[in-house]
Amino acid sequence: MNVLVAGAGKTGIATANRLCGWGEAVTLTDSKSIDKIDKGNLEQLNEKVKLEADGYENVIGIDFDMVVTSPGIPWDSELLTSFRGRDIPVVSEVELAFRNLEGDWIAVTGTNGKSTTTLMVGEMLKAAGIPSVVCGNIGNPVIGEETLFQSKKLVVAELSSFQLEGVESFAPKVAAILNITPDHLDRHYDMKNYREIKSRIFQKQGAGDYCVLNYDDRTAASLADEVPSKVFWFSIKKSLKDGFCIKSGDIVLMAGGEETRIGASSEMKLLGRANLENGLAASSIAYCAGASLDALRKVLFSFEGLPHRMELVGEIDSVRYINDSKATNVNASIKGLAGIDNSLFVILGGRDKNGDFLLLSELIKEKRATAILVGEATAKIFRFFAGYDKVFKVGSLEEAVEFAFLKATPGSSVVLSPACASFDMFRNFEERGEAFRQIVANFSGRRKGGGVNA
Ligand code: UMA
Repeated sequence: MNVLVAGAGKTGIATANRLCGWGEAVTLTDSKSIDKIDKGNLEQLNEKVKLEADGYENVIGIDFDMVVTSPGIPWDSELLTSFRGRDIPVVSEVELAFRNLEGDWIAVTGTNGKSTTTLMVGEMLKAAGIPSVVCGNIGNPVIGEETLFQSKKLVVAELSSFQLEGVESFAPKVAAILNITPDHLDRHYDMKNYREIKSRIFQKQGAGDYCVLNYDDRTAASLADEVPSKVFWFSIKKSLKDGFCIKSGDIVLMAGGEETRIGASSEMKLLGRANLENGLAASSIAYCAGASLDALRKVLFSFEGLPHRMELVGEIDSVRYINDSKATNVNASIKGLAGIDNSLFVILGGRDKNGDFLLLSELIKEKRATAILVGEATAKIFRFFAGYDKVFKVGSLEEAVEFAFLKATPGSSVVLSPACASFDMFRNFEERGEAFRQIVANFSGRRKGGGVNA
């Protein structure tokens, strides 16, 4: 076969190499010139692959047998539409991997919480002795996972809407949609389209498969009627008849009205209500995949989570400093903050992603929390706090931490919860979170009056 791989990032390189290994003739194209393509990725490219960089002129008219695309390339880009217009099949890397792997799949999508949930599922399966590989949007493309192609294993894939856009026959044994709130609408245009793309995770499932849905998320729950497999619910708000939920502070599994206690939700190491949801989602998914309740329990109460997601990075004078730099949209911030009931300082701002800060500002006001605004979106966010007495503007992340450090009293929480992208001041959300961690560490030896603790 003569195959075109689009995009020379992690996905494209792994796809090109895999196809080359299968003996296909592979061309890899990228809009960027060679010197601008990530060198680390390029160094790994099989030398048999023909690279056509700096635009698509040399590939766009060619009659390839198939095009495999990377998540970052819009589905309606000129490149992909030109091939589809000539009836040349275009699929995503995930679809290609699905067609060529023997093992079953668990697939997790949602606007927020995907990575934490996927990782937890992987740990639960490990604890249950079920061989599996965690991959996908979390950072390592499925197609690049050598061990999956060597012997049959369960694929535990985090999938983004970008990846689901290009699936056709994809049918995981267990699918999960954690939540659907506005994000990536620059690419998907509207919520109707975004919802439909997310639903592709279950569209080709069979009656014996499972689809895990969040009862508390209106849009995700509204998909239940369209699911061709068995719906398995979880909820942190409602006491369910079937599924994982919370009763009197305990995480319980309900089956036909019968209750099995898993443990106290307060025993989870992960912080915040969003993480409680992630914990219930992971339990539901791993349970549907056959993991024992003991395995679920072991991981639920020991899992410490991922960096930059409601991560406790320091405690100074009984004030907790929490890094939620990954909260790059308003809904992620709301979820993180919702579970914190003590005195709260929120550091928010960055590059606006066309966010509507109304609900977030209302939550902050309702909690009588202090909002510390930083970054490019300050003026816009400030307007949502008109008349509120506990909103302050600062010039840098360091000043924001210092402000909170000076004002916070024992028992308070200081949360970096930007609700914005990081690109105004940092390379990515990881760098922003690391900066926060470092600033907090620098403050840990200081006294409020100045000086350093002996
Ligand atoms: N490119 C083009 N034309 C375009 C757009 C991009 O040629 O129109 C080229 C770029 O020049 C670049 C390459 O494509 O050389 C990059 O491809 P890519 O953007 O698909 O990135 P990958 O390195 O393959 O990483 C992708 C995911 N990236 C995106 O979805 C944007 C990674 O998710 C994922 O971890 C990886 O595959 C493995 O599956 C990142 C992400 O930001 C973390 N995901 C979004 C999110 O989580 O919100 C969806």
